[in-house]
Amino acid sequence: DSTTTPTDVDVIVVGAGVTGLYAVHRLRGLGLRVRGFERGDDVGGVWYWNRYPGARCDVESVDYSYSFDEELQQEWDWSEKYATQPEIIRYLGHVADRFDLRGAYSFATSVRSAELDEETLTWTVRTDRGETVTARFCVFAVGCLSATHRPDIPGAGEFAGVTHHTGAWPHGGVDLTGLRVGVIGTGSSGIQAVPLLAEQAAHLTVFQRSANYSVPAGNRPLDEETRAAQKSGYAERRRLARLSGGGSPHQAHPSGTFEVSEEERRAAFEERWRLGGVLYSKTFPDQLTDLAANGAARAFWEEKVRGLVADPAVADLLIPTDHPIGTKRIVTDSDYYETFNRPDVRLVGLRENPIERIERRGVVLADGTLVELDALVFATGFDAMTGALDRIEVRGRGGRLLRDDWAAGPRTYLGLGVDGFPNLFSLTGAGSPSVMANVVLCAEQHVDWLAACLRHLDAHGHRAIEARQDAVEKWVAECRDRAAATLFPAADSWYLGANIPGKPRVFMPFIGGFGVYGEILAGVAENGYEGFDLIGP
Ligand code: NA7
Repeated sequence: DSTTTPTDVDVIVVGAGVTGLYAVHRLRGLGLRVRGFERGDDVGGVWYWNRYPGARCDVESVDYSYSFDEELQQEWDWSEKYATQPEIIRYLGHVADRFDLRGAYSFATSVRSAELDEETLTWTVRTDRGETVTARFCVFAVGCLSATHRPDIPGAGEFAGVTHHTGAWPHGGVDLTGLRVGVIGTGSSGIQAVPLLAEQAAHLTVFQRSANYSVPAGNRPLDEETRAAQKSGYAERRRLARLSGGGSPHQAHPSGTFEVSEEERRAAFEERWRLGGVLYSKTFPDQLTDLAANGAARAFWEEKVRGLVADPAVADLLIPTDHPIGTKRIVTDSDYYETFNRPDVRLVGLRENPIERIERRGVVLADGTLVELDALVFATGFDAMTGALDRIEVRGRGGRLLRDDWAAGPRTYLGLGVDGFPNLFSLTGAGSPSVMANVVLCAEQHVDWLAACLRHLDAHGHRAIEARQDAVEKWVAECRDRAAATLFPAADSWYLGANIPGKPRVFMPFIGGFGVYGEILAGVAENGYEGFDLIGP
């Protein structure tokens, strides 16, 4: 192409998770030369790293799978309603084989820096293996929950036992049989792991700072008949998913919480509880915008959970009082609450009795008690949405560092582009709906938009595309304002960066829904990439 400067490849894709894999496949299909980098030894992204016992997706397997290839969709058999980590990693491995994606990647390779050449508007990427590669486009698909967070607890280095973070769990597993195990953190990872850790350990101590809302997953094996019905219904299922808020074909109750009789309200909650899963928080359409409506969902939930926990004092500790239900991603579990009825499991409320330090033998609490442990599991989450990009030196116009530009919170237009960083794209990250919707369909939505955009640039002889500053500012405000119209800002969640000491409190995802976001993206493209400057030749 006469409009471009010679580079090693056309596109660099960073990450071989759900998003990066599809980006490589789709962009290569345009005839572009694509080179990928991945820090893991193999494909999988978040599913490559999160191998802790109980790791499972909270989106149904039938939905949490690519839709771009009908044969792929028809040939793959999911064994359970909610797939486990091992099954998802097998699926992503199958996708990589089927579309021959591994060859595009350098594995076990971390990208250290990406630097813009302002003359040519091309990117130079450097890796920890000493490779330097130039490209016209630099695409980050580094994940929203991929930079693990380990709190800085005094004395942690002195602990004599085994210690692992759930988000960097050793391949091959960890044998905790017969050990005294502690787990810090009761988010999705902790809550999924606790029942299995309890089964393995001689004794389990759960250190809980904030209680969380969890709903039984309602997982079950899928029989041949169900699978066949799912496969023959895929077209309609995907159509509904694309229109939906969350990227799955769920429909909320047609009425508001208080527009129905108490009997009907209870029946609706009961039905969602019975079906199981995250959609409990969307039983009624007003649950996440109206505090009274939320209170009704919360009260029903509390009644159910109290019915599962034998000791009322333990139940008191397990019931959150600090945030409305669903304003942190609701957790889905298998026997989490029941696990606290075991004599060999103890719950420690850190609000009442914080961790003072860790020492050789275990965890010391503020009241002076030493909890002796042989193993300590950190289920303490991630520097979400910005953490992975922050760890890379991304330099745009004038040598500006992306992480400095984002010091007061991530600044993007549509979650895709950043002013001052032409030809750089961030996929399924901050400013997009990916963490509030089915990320697999979010990945397809972003990558398909990107593919059309790159084709448009070439068809019109443009060398580069760059988000405009005013468009970025408007989008950041739109994400903030949409969140402010809901109950979400009431929770100290990772959506707001509240889990990381010192991180600015900014609502990072686009909360308006997957379908609405898709319409916005389509409109931007139809209007000649409105909000972007198209540069060149
Ligand atoms: P989360 O949801 O961020 O949970 C992390 C947990 O770790 C949460 O209970 C935290 O308590 C706790 N935590 C964090 N720091 C500390 C310290 N310093 N002391 C005690 N406890 C601490 O991460 P997950 O991995 O469980 O889940 C992430 C997402 O993955 C999830 O939302 C799903 O979408 C999939 P806190 O609530 O901050 O008081």
